[in-house]
Amino acid sequence: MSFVSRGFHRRHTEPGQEGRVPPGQYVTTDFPVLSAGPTPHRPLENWTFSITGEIDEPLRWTWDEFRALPSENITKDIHCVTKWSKLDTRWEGVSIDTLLDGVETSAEFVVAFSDGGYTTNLPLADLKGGKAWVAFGFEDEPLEPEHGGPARLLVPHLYFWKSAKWVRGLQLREDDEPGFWEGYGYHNYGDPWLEQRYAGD
Ligand SMILES: Nc1nc2c(c(=O)[nH]1)N[C@H]1C(S)=C(S)[C@@H](COP(=O)(O)O)O[C@H]1N2
Ligand SMILES: [Mo]
Repeated sequence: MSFVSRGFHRRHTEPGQEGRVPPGQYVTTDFPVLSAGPTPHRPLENWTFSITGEIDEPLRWTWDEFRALPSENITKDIHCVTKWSKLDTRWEGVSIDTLLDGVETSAEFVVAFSDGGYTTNLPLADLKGGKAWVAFGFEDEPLEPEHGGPARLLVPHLYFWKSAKWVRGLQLREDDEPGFWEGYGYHNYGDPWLEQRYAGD
């Protein structure tokens, strides 16, 4: 007989979660929505994904072209700077490696840009090597608009604000330009394991 109360919102680490929850984070089974503005609703006929900036010929895919690219199933833990982590989230998306295949660039930085004007900056190296995707599916369903559908960036090794919802493209840059939250004092890099929440952390 167990006297552990079910449904109690525990904030300690459960067995099997050791080493998976970064410092200062708690595990949730919810999927909170965090958006700085209204949810854009872009018809798929008008959706494109572009790679611009330091590239000889900019690249652009329509929705149908993008969905014809090879996609991957991804299972990852995600970590929000507001302290929730969600374990084993399942996504479907196109690897940034696939999008950058054959691209030559002198860029070391990227600004991801989205419908609604949101931006976030990352080192290009953090988008390569199987670490980042443009995700269009979540838990076997099309990604919901509130969570960034039709497609969002997924960069699970960094705090989740780097995973730009409603992403429309990547600007390749030689210099590092702060994005939306980075310009309001969030950490420039955002490693959850180092608790890089705010500038100066
Ligand atoms: N376009 C856009 N992307 C965004 C945001 C936003 O406001 N606009 N918020 C970021 C933040 S702070 C977080 S924590 C996650 C939240 O994603 P979710 O709403 O799917 O949980 O999206 C990130 N991507
Ligand atoms: Mo966030």
